Amino acid sequence: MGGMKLRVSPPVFQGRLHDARTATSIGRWLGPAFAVCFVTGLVSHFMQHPPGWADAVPSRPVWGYRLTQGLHVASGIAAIPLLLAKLWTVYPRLFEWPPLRSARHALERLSVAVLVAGSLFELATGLLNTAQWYPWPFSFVPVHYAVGWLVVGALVLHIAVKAPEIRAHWTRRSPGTLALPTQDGSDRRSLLAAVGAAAGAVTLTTVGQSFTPLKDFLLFAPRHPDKGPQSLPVNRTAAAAGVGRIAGEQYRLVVAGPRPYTLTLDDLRALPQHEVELPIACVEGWSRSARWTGVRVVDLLERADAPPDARVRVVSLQLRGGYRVSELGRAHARDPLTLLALRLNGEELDPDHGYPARLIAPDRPGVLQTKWVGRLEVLG
Ligand SMILES: Nc1nc2c(c(=O)[nH]1)N[C@H]1C(S)=C(S)[C@@H](COP(=O)(O)O)O[C@H]1N2
Ligand SMILES: [Mo]
Repeated sequence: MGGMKLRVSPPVFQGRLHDARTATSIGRWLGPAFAVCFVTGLVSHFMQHPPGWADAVPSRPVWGYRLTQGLHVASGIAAIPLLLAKLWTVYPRLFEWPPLRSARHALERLSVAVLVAGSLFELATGLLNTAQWYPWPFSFVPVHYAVGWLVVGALVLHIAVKAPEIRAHWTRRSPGTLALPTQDGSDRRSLLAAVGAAAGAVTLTTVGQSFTPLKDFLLFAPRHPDKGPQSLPVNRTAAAAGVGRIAGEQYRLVVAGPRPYTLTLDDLRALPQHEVELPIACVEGWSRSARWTGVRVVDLLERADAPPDARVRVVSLQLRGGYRVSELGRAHARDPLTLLALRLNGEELDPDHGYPARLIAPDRPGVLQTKWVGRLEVLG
């Protein structure tokens, strides 16, 4: 018995499913998913917070935001199984010995730690946001945006560090040059097929939230595009927004501009009515097209003598909450499709859809399609 030593050694992983080639194969899908997610996230950010130099956010194509936001949510959801598979493939590296070989190695590992933590954070908060569930103390939008940059920075660094291995993967020619047993090849193929199937399945069962032809496949999606009053989903009801049921007879629209005026609901109904087919494309991951009828905002602006390049502030009768005010840039304010809508799919607006009047404009995030509009302010 004497002399027996207890030796703790890190686990040994020999399976090829944990090797660089498998990690690279999954990365080949994960990288593009992250790229699409990041770029479409930037589009969404800049449409909601246009920088000073981009005075006119374009208002066409009408389905632009619906497409980019749909891609944002779809690529983020597809990235979840891909990231989990990737982490499973590389987790033996956690037991690497010695853990830190040099300053360079330490920095590399630190960047991977940032990448993993940031990616998990982005995908988790994004997914919960589609369910409108915010179990954290910070505000979602600015933090999700900032961490997005962090992840992209760490990802670029990671790809640069791993460039030799990625290159080796891509320059590998025919299977004949592989010094790997065939058994191993089919294992890897099975894993990749399973991962691909998982990513495909989660996409197929959620993408119908914004890509309506696939709405019959919705399984995990928090919202169905047909469910809601007048067959349109509702994010914040009139009760939740604290506006309750607005009495039509008491309603007034104030247009504040060089020549200000006030209209009753009957005045609005007596103005030329226009019909447009436009989607609500919600940042929380659903979108739905509908037929809207109402007064062109540009007509209301002209009556107020607004300058042709004026921006417009749209103010809700809702008193509190993040989305009670939005701004129309020059292109959106002048677009003939931008309406102060009174009707939806042929009926008077439901209170939850913004009765008596709501904004509807082309190529615009849902959060900016202000409901219960009481005031339009012409800005310089
Ligand atoms: N005043 C006001 N307008 C609002 C909101 C709100 O909370 N308050 N929610 C916005 C959001 S997030 C979306 S996606 C759309 C949803 O419109 P719907 O509920 O009529 O379908 O309205 C937008 N307009
Ligand atoms: Mo939304």
